[in-house]
Amino acid sequence: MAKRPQQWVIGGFILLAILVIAFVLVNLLLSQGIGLPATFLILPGEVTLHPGEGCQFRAVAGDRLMPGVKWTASDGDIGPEGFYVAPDAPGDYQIIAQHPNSEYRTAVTVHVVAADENSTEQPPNPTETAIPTIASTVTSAAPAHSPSPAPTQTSASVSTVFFDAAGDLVSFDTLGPVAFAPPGTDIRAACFASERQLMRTVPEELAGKVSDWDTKENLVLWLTFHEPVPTVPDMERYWIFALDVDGNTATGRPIDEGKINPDIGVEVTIGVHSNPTAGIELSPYIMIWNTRLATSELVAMDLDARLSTTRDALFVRIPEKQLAETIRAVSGVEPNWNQAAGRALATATTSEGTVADFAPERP
Ligand SMILES: [Ca+2]
Ligand SMILES: [Ca+2]
Repeated sequence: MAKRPQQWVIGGFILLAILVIAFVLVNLLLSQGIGLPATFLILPGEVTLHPGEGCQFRAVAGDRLMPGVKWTASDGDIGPEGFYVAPDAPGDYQIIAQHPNSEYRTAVTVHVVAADENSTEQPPNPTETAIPTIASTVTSAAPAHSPSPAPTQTSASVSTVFFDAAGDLVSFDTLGPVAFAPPGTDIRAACFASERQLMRTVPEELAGKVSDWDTKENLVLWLTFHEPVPTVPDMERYWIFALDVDGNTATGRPIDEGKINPDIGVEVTIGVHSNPTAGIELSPYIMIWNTRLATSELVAMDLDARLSTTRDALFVRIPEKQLAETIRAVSGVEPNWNQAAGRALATATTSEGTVADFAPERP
């Protein structure tokens, strides 16, 4: 009987010792980077850059963006948000992401090569000369609210920019027609053909407005308006592009889950938010369909958005390689830009609700 309390004390000590040893071991393993979860990683993976070239890296844990990561690079400059600029000297460098709440650490290698070293990998593309023009290929758009002849769609050439009717806005909530169209909301044309095919080449008339953007390295999406975006701040607007990057309705955000995709399986949603009354001029963002979690998630990417000087055209620039790598990692889909389809949407929030224009029209 007298031995009992003693046994308890000894048992307690043994248990405590086991816990202490386990704690020390786990910390030792973590500090060595052993036990690093396979899901904490840097995207994009291994990349090749030219001296001075930039690349947006992001740290992902369990398919989600990991905020608060501490970024370091063995050479070159890396900002607190993971934007890296390659150094002048060619070589291999390490980008390291330090997990904010643990000892987890992950790294990728960047190859910096002299500007002319890998130019042979990208021969000029002869098809690039076939630049579509807006003016020469007017396709009449059916009035939006007349009975739709949708089942007898004619097969359009991929290079045909379609035109969206004027005054064809709807209520975003009810999809019923509305009588007015705030300027900068009524879409005239977009980077899609009438059968929703994505047009990779910016038409001649618009190309000069983004001549400083490298269209080989970037995906450039655009919209034109019947009435330009006002310079006087008036209301909140969104301009959105939904892309089915493999032209496969069975992959991506399921059809009909959103108003923009009654007929496309969307992997990428690119938006530009404008609310000058709240100090937001043009704020681009990108969401990628996360197949595992069945949701679209916001990702960090080096995006650019601009209006033309006449404010009747909007452009968004997305780094294509980074986009493709993110889609592969998050959506598990291989982009095929020749088969990609999509739809543009412009909205404006008025005192009577949110009005919207879809282009091409919803079926
Ligand atoms: Ca329109
Ligand atoms: Ca798809």
